[in-house]
Amino acid sequence: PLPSGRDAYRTLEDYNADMAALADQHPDLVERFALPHPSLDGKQIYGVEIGKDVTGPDRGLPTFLMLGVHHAREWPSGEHAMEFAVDLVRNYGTDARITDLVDRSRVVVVPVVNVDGFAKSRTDGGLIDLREADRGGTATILGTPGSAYMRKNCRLVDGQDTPDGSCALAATSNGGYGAGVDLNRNYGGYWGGPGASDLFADPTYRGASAFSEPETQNIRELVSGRHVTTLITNHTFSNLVLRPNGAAPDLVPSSEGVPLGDPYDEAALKALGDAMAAQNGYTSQHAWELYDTTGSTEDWSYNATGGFGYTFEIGAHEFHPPFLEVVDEYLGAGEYAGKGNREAYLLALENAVDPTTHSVLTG
Ligand code: 0X9
Ligand code: ZN
Repeated sequence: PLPSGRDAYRTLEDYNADMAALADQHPDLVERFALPHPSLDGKQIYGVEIGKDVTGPDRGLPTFLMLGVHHAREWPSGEHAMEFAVDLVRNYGTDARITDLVDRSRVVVVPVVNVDGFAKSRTDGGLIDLREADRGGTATILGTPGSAYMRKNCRLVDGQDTPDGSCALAATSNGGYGAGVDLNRNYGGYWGGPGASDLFADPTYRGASAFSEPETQNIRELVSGRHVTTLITNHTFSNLVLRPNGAAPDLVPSSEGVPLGDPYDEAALKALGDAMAAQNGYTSQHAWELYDTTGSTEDWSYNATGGFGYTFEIGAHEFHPPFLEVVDEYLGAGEYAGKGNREAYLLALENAVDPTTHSVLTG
C-alpha cells in the first residue's frame, strides 16, 4: 500500500486536511504553511515543509522542492508528491537513510499548485475528453460536459481576476480551454518564446506577462527565498523524466558569451535524470525532445538559480487513470515493476543534499 494507505484520489479538502494532520502529529518535523498569494478564486494554497526542528531557522540547509498539479486534470502528480511527504515522515527516525537525508535538508512539498483548476476538475469533473484537442483536433464529449479534463487555471479574462464562481466557465467554455493561463508556460524561463501561445483560448496560453498568475508567483517566491538545489515538478503522463531546456538548443537565445546548446550542467543533469529513470523505468530525455516549450517551471528555476529541476510525466496511459495505477507507479509494482517513483524521488533528495553522494559527479 501507499505510505498513507489511501486507495482513492484526494480532493483538495483531503490534501489540506492531510497536510494539517501531518503537521499536527509531528510538530517538530512538519510545518504546514500557506503560500503568499491566494488563488484567483480566493483559496489558500498550502504546502508542507519537512526537516529536523522545522519551525526553527533553516540554517541555509539545501531545499528539495516537490510540486504537483500545475495542470488541473493531472491528479496523480499531487498524489505522488503528497505520498512522498507522508513517506518521509513515517520513516523518519527508523529508516537510517531517510533520517539522515531529512536531517541534512529541508523538503518542501506543494502537492497542488493549481488549486482552483484541480478543485474544479476533481470535484465537478464530467466526462469531456480533451485528449484529441491536445493533438490539435476537436474535443470529444463523452457524456455530460464537464471539467475533469481542464488543464489551465481559472483566469477568465486576460488581465482580469476571475469573478466569483466563474471557474465553471473557465473549465467548460471551448471544451475546457476557453479560459485560463497554462501555468507551465507562465514562468520566466524564456517566457514568450516558442512552444507557448499568446492566444487566450489555446491550451498553452502563456498569460499576459511572465509570472502574471498568483500560482507561479507563489513558486517564484518559494524558490527565491530558499536554497533549492533540486526540484521535481510532477505532471502526467508518458513515463518521462525531462530535464532542461524546454526548447531546442537552436531556439534558445544565446546570452552574452554563452553559445547555443545544452545547459552548462548538461552532464550532471543527464546523469541524475538517467539515474532516476533507472529507478522508475521512465525514459530520460531533454524536455525539448518531447516538444518545445518556454515559460516552464524548471526552465525558469534552473536558469535563474542553477538548482537542478526535472519534470516527471507520471503514468503510461491517462491524465488520471484508475487509482491502482497511481499506487503501482509510486511503489514500483504491477505493470510498473521496479522501484517506482519513491526511489527516484529519494535519489533526487540525495542530490539536493549533496551531489557528490552518488554518480552525478563521480561518474
Ligand atoms: O506541456 C507541458 O507542460 C508538459 N506536458 S503535460 O502533458 N503534463 O502538459 C511537458 C512540459 C515539458 N517541458 C518542460 N518541462 N520544459
Ligand atoms: Zn502537465
